[in-house]
Amino acid sequence: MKQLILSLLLSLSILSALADRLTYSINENWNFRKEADSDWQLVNIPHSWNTIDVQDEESGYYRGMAIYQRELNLDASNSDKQIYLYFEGVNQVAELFVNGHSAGKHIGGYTRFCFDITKFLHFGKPNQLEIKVDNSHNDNIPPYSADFTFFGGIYRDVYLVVTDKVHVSLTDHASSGVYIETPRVNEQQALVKITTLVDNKSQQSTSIILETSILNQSGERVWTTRKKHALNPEEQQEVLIEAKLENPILWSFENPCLYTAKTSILDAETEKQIDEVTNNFGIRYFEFDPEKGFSLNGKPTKLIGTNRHQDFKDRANALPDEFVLRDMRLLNDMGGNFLRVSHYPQDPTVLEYCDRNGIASSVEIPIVNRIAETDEFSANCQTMMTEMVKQNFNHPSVLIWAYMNEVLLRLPYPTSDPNYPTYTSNVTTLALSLENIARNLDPQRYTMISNHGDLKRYHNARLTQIPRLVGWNLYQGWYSGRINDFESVLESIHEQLPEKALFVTEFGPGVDERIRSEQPERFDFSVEYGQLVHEFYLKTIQSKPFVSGATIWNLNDFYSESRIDATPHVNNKGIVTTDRTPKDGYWFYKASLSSEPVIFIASRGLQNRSGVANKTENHSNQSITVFSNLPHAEFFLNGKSLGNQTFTDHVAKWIVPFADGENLLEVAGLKDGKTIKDVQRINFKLLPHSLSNPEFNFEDLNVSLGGNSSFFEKDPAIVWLSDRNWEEGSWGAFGGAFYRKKTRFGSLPTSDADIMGTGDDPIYQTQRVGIEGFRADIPNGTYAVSLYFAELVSPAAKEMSVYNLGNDAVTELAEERVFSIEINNQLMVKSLNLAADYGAERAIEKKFIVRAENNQGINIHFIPEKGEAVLNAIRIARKY
Ligand code: GCB
Ligand code: CA
Repeated sequence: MKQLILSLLLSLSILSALADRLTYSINENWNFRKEADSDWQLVNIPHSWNTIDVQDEESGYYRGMAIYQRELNLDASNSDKQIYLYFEGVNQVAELFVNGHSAGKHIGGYTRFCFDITKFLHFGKPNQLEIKVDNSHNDNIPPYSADFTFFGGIYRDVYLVVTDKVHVSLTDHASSGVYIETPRVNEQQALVKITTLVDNKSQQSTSIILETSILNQSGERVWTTRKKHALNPEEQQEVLIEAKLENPILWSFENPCLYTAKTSILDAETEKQIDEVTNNFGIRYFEFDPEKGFSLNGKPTKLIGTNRHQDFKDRANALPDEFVLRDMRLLNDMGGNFLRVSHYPQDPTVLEYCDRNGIASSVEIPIVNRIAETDEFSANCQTMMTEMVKQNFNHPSVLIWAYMNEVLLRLPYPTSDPNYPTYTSNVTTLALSLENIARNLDPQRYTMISNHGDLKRYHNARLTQIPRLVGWNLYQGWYSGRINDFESVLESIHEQLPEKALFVTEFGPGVDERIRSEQPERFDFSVEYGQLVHEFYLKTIQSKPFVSGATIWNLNDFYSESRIDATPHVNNKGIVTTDRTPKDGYWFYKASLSSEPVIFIASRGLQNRSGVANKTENHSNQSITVFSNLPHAEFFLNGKSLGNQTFTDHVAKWIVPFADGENLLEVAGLKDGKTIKDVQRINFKLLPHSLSNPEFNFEDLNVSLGGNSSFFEKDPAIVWLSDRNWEEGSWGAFGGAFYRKKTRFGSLPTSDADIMGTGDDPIYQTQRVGIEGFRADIPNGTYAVSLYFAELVSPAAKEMSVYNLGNDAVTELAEERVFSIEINNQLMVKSLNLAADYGAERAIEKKFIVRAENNQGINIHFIPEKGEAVLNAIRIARKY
């Protein structure tokens, strides 16, 4: 173990500051192995063992036990200290051993915990730390199930805390030991109640002075109190003080003013300081009104922001603080004023940022989809609730404690089953117990439960009555119905529950930035369909005063093992990607919400585009969207004006005649007399109507069949044009129809299969079924013709995704499908049987070298022998 340098550092820093408490990370140099492995690996924390296996094509990821080990050296000068290990988050069960002794066990992957390890330590000698971490599924630990991935590991910071024997407690559910409440607040005066837990960990009785000061934002002391306390050996004392602050500066969105409570413990005899902690807090009052919505300090404000999941591309959930902060800045820069910290408490950095930047928030414990009807499950939920409230108690940004997300979505019994009423009554009992914990610990804040659209179900289980505020996760126009049903659903909820303040805790479409469509439709994952959803929802949310707020699902795309969308295992409802690249949705919200001037030409990622000219022109007309909060702007293509437009709800569109080669797009508008503009360079590959046009140098043609979407393959920047029928002198397919995925309520435009052997699943997830041929009237020459196939109708019944709320897939019987392929009258493949030859849902490319002669182009025929022929995509590339 390379720990010499490390132990030196530790000893030095401890020696240099004997008086106060010391807190520093011990993230570095842990030895790690999965339980069954024999080799150790040197890792740093934050760490997860699921960075790779959640991204691969194999379903599942390692859920089991792993071990972390490290040495800890504390020199002899620490022998009169108390030593703690403080964990910000370990998923999901952690047991700590110090020199072979069990020093504590924590259940739950999202709350913090702190163990006193003093009595197991040897000072002046190396100590062995070992942490056994287990992320196996456990019925008794929430979340029971959920649409996200349960990465294992010590994935947040670990700190060592060294204190005097007498100190502000660290072990009341890993809280700060100081609880600050502001139960009575107005502009003239605020009552501040501060409860402090003081621990005497020594065997001696002692006397201390507890000094509490309140500092204003400039660090000036505005209030202070000092009192002597006698402490018995091993005693914990709770001290309550009350302060009245005159003319407080309130914490608000515009001015998130923070006060600091400074708590010092002094030795009563020597008056030497032995411990000191600071806790920030804010002074504010707020209300959720069922009719008028939300107000902060009496000022009505619509809360709009996002949800957030904590994972990131290639890193699983193991993010350094800087990554967390970047997420928060994305939300803030967008103009969001609310974060739903879903579905679980997150890194402390999140709420610290919210406090400092005037972003309000709700935090919740991870009870998702369903509960387990066991005492152990309930007890774990109750502990998590207590931990969440105590650990986050002082954040002025937190307005809501939440605890149950769509808990009647995945029912263990059908509603007609005799066990169903018992189940719902167990849910009610659990909800009541959690509600009580929250209200007892913190009478000031609101409580919330989030439900999916089935109001009756939740109402009958009293989940619309128990919490002070009800959240709704609404997906009209995504999982079911039409986009504008959202409005009537909101109104009907409000009508049925007129006494209850309402929050839209989730809404959002799946969007894959690689997919574009001129005929957008539900579940095509196109940018265009997503935009329709976002525009309608935002407008509706803003126009209804009774909607106190709404949070987009989600800030970021996130991993969800069991989900198969356009990128398998990723939920793509984020407005930024898993690596935090903003999608168009992000810019739309920024233009709509930010007070900074915004003008933005959409679809920044698509520098390489392609399109087809119509018969008479040598350009391709494509619609370009601009998001802005300016009143109007002028658009230019290669310096030439395409006219002025007014923005409607922050969006305007110009039809841009793209020519082959580089196209310079510019848009400019005025804000307070200053020009604000945006520029985008696009490399355009124009296909003329006639590919054999002598002025045109045909290189290649790429078509994704079976759908109205085009697909932008990132590497090597290929645009797969959408399917079309053959036109005389041009190109296209003939015969058959687009594949549609059957569901109980109709059908969807793409397959929900994870296609093996490709990262560009959407190319294969659509298909022309019953295709008779494909023809390209291209110049004489030699070509590589690639045909792409994947059998989409799989015999294996799939586990029905829970999240296709209303989209319940219907198991399709495997069809026998055998066909032959002829190109230019030559038989190329005899009796192809995709399922039998390769298996279903596997990407197959067949490349043929073909000559086009006598101006006949390329002519492909599919000859069915059994069932219908299919084709998923085609590429024709010139060789000579
Ligand atoms: C929901 C869930 C959330 C899912 C989301 C979705 O209602 O609360 O966990 O990820 O829908 O994308 O389906
Ligand atoms: Ca952290």
